[in-house]
Amino acid sequence: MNEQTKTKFNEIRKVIDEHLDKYTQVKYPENIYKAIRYSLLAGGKRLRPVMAVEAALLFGAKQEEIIPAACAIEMLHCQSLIHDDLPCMDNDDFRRGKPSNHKVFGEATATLAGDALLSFAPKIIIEKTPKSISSDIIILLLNEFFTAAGTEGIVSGQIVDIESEKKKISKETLEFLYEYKTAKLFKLALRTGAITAGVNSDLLQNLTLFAQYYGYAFQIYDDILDVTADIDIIGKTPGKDAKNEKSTYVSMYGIEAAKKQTLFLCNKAYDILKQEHINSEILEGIVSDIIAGICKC
Ligand code: GRG
Repeated sequence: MNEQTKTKFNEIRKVIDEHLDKYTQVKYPENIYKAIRYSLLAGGKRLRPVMAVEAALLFGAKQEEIIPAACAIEMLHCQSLIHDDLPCMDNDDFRRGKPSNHKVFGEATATLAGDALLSFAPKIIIEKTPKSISSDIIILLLNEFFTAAGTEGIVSGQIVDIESEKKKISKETLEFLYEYKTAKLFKLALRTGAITAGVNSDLLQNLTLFAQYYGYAFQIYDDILDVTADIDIIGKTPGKDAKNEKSTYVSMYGIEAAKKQTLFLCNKAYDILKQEHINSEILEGIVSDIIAGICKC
């Protein structure tokens, strides 16, 4: 992403961070708010909320109309990271460059912090979205949110991920895993922005396809980094996939094929933008960041 796009991205990210802070002010019982804030304000890249804001702005909504839903998506993402790190799931001691939530607050509080974020998020959409967005749209946004959070989304991605450990899996299972574990939240982000702006169903379909290609590319790149990068870059323990005997594109087809596939998927994502005449520095920029990362590996 060039410097101008990075500045634009960071401006949106700052507004997201300010709202996440505002929405989660500490009150009694303090420890649950502290645990939530520890992970939520730990400096993630904020890709998903920025994508939601960008989609909303591209198609004519105002920034203040999308901020609550964008923050809700980051809360859902953060919940999934806290729970993913638990010993009963991926069991990682580090996240976003810091000790995982359960390492600091204990497993019970970390589990509750995730649960709290999951119920906090839709409440934010309902209570904080401005009245200029109709109740009909709010219901559509909630439907998108719950779809992505449940068995039609990341829960199914996570269970197939867990069940695939120490096993040979098919290409179709791997694709299911990537779609449900990762691409679903990128789809949620773009769809939430677009629905807030009232876009038509054809365009919504193509944005969903962009997020599908981007999500696959993002996850394969994440798997590549697990093998090639160190903790300073990825903020979590490297080499975890091999240690947990995970099936990934890298373990199944090797690094070179994984890089090639990532670049192929990035180009497919670009094609959607071109085909739909979507002129978005930010969407182009996040794809170009993956390409630049792959070229450095
Ligand atoms: C919703 C009830 C419920 C459960 C969630 C635990 C779980 C089920 C899902 C975990 C899914 C998961 C951890 C997918 C990995 C996706 C991924 C590559 C995350 C990293 O995203 P980045 O790099 O992270 O955007 P930052 O920290 O920058 O936000």
